[in-house]
Amino acid sequence: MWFCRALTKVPLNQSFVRLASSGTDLKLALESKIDAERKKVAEIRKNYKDIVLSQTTIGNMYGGMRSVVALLCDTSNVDPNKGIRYRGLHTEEFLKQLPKGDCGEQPLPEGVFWFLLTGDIPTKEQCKALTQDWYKRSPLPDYAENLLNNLPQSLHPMAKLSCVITALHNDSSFVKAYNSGVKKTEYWKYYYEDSMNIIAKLPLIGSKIYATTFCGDKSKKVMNPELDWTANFVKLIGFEDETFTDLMRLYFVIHADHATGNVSSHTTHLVGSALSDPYLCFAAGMNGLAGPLHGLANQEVLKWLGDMKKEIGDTPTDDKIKEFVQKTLKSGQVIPGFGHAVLRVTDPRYTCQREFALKYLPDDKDFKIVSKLFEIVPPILKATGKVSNPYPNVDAHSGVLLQHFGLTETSFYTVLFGISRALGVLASLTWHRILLMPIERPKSISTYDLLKLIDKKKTSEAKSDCKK
Ligand code: CMX
Repeated sequence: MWFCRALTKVPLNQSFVRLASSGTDLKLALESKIDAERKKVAEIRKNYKDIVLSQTTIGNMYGGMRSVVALLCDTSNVDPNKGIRYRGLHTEEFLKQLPKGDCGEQPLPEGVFWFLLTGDIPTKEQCKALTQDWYKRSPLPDYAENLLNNLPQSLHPMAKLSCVITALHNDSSFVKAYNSGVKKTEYWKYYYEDSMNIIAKLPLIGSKIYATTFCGDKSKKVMNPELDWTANFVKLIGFEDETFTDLMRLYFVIHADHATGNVSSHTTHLVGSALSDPYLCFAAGMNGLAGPLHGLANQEVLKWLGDMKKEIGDTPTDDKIKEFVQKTLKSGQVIPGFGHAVLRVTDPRYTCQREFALKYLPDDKDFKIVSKLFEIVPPILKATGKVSNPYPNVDAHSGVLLQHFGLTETSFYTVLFGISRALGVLASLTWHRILLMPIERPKSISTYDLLKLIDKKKTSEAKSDCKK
């Protein structure tokens, strides 16, 4: 990255963090970064466009594009051996440095959004201003309330989330601006507005999905201006415990971003590259998050633990757990919550949840099973000889924490992941418009053409062997 440093004195996502300027308007704070970043990117595109980042092989194409570097993400990056970094800060660093809620020890999701968007750690005052801004944007239009009241109660909460976000496209400020002919360099302003409106409405949307699905409650709810974004959500779903509120802050902060290559983030970005508005982009991302190999794994973990307890009891021996793990593998299923496409160590997002559990629920029976799995599963997965990362990921832990505090409806868990993921993918999406990223269009190849190519390569190799 030598050329980047040469281009500007202070890159936005460098690893040392500046404190934010004193203003409390996030849009102005963001705007103040734009000229320098656009200039930097324009220079990179002009002068260094031929530098090779990585090559694509046939193995990459059939292997889900692992290790192909082809996407831009300034909000976060994933180090295989150290985990996620938000704007250059590792998990333990951003958990420590971001402003905390009024009760508890965990950072405010408001601060994460500010940080991901601007690269600056906000002050508590700036977080409070953002809470107020989101509060003003939070009310749901009647058509969204009606839609959620009338979707089948049995519809999966993630499908409900996707439906209502898609419907809110009706109010997109980007669509209006685009139709009125606004300039391309100004698109980001409307992406920002739509993104802020989505995030602001998520506590009401999430709680409405919870109420209609699990309680048959169709009443209209409103946010409380005295509470932060997370505390509002927790109250709206009927919980009072301050430790649980703190847990939800931790949850929303650590699930927010994981670079652009994962399915939910990449989908959001890809759909945005066609200039679909943030509602359509985020809904698409949520459809990807709803897959069992991605965000739905948090629901799958609890289902799997439930099946395990039914079969071997809720205080199982190590040997019984080993047998159950082996049985799962033999039946051709994955062990949910273990493995990762990029990480090669225990996910630090798992570790910080474990630390929370050790502090607040060390004697919880399910936590004890999760702790045993932490020891038992990796050697078994390693022994298969094919699993690239045998260690637990973020989803291996979250469910037992939620269960402990009484949030037992497992099909709701991926909605919580989605609410959090909005912070990262919408910050990134706004930046993609700021940086004028073009429509994404990688090239595809047919098996027929691939075979022709292989044949050609073999012939030329044979010819060069003959010459030798
Ligand atoms: N249990 C059993 N087998 C596993 C496994 C697991 N937890 N993780 C990987 N494998 C298997 C793969 O299915 C694959 O098998 P085949 O060659 O027979 O197809 C093989 O090991 C190699 O896969 P890999 O390179 O290790 O993993 P991938 O990058 O292909 O996939 C992931 C990554 C996360 C999809 C995979 O580890 C998995 O399915 N884990 C369980 C589901 C899960 O927890 N997902 C959540 C991930 C985090 C998130 O996005 O929220």
